[in-house]
Amino acid sequence: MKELSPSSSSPWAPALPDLKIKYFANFISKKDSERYFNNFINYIPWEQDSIRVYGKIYDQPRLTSLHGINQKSYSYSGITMYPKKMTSELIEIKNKIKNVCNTNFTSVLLNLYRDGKDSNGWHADDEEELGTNPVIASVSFGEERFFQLKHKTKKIETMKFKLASGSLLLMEESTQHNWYHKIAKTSKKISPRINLTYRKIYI
Ligand SMILES: O=C(O)CCC(=O)C(=O)O
Repeated sequence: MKELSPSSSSPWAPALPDLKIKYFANFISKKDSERYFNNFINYIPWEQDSIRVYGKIYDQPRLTSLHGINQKSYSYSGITMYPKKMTSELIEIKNKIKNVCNTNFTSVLLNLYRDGKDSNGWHADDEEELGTNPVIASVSFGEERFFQLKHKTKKIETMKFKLASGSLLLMEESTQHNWYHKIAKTSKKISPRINLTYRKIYI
């Protein structure tokens, strides 16, 4: 696996086939990132859903919560999630993302990785509800974790880079149709991490 080092010039956009990502390392200040982290860990109604993997049912290895400005549900891995209202903090971040990406997101999926045993397996955000070439805006708070990327069909070395607290990762164009991504488990003793992925749900 190849480790990439995002350059300090913002945004960083690695040149790889079929991949359109932009990484803003310092999108949200340290002070605001701490404020958001504390707010989300305490006030988001976190749940642990069961998922189906190759026909077997497991507890999802992280906690989640879906929030939206409409009532549209979101289904993946055999789960259907129904949105709760976006809090003022979730709307604040959504409005800040509008400065760098002209997308009217309707929904945000929050993930809480409690420690290194929590993870998110290989997947692409390519569900029907998200339409063609979905724009996904991913904001991270708390512990840094490696974000891995693997091409769906081409023989390209798997890559990883760290997502810093307060960072924004934009994934655009055909990225979700061509690449998988993953947050792997780690045996290191680490603190919690919260990730928000803003999406536009159509159906
Ligand atoms: O935690 C992350 O950085 C990725 C989250 C993710 O892939 C997802 O919610 O679909």
